[in-house]
Amino acid sequence: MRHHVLNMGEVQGQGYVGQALGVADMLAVTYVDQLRYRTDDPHWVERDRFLLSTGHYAIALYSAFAEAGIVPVEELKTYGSDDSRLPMSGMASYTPGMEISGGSLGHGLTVAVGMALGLRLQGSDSRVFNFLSDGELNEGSTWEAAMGAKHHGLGNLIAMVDMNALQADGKTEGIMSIEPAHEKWEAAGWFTQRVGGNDVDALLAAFDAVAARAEPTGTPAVILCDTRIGAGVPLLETREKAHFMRIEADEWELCRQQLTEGATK
Ligand SMILES: Cc1ncc(C[n+]2csc(CCOP(=O)(O)OP(=O)(O)O)c2C)c(N)n1
Ligand SMILES: [Mg+2]
Repeated sequence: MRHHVLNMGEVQGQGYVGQALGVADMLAVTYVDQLRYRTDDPHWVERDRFLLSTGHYAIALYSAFAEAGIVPVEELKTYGSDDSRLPMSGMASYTPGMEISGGSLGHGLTVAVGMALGLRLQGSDSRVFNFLSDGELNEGSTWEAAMGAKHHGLGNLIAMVDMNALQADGKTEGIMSIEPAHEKWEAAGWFTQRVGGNDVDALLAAFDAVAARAEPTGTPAVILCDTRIGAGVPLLETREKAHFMRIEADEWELCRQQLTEGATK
């Protein structure tokens, strides 16, 4: 998935590459271990729904779609180009598997709550996964949705937050602190865990704990995932201005080399 991200990023020479490398483990665990879907039928009624609230993370999700077989690997090279099914910001009407058009931040969880409620009313056992960012925890609508999910007893809703500590204009801590985030979600009535977002075993254990929790019905669950921007590519892990990275033409190959070296260690 990280190689796909670098290959797509190179098409544009820039982009949300750091975030996508950071959340590759979260998405891999979700798509391999958790999500119920059919590659050849994105609208299969019994699928679990994965809502990408952060539309700018589309590049990350496309890398998962490619590995899952939802989008052909060959198509990734059209990323962000005119007439591509893979626009730079996630668009439900363009891409198979993209459930919502995200990008207007702070809305994903509100949609997820409505969807989870609707599915329950229909008697469906599908689950709704909402992927959101730490920046979205600065938005009031997220907390209205969090309260709503608890109020309506949405045990079929799982939120995953990329706690990358970064926003467009700088570090989250400096923009508007969201800590103590764990306590805030717990106070909103959610089954809350905080794990290393680049630790696959910890992510798997967190999802297992969601399935095994004492209160399986009626309590929404959130997994706060502390991720490392650029994870897997040391050159990008330390880069300033990491929100929208400009990567020079001669750096992509170095990034790929570093990724390959790290993977074989
Ligand atoms: C409602 C809304 N306000 C502002 C923006 C502009 N914007 C785009 S990305 C971004 C950063 C938000 O923080 P986060 O999602 O944590 O960023 P990242 O970790 O990707 O840097 C902002 C403010 C937006 N897309 N939507
Ligand atoms: Mg962030």
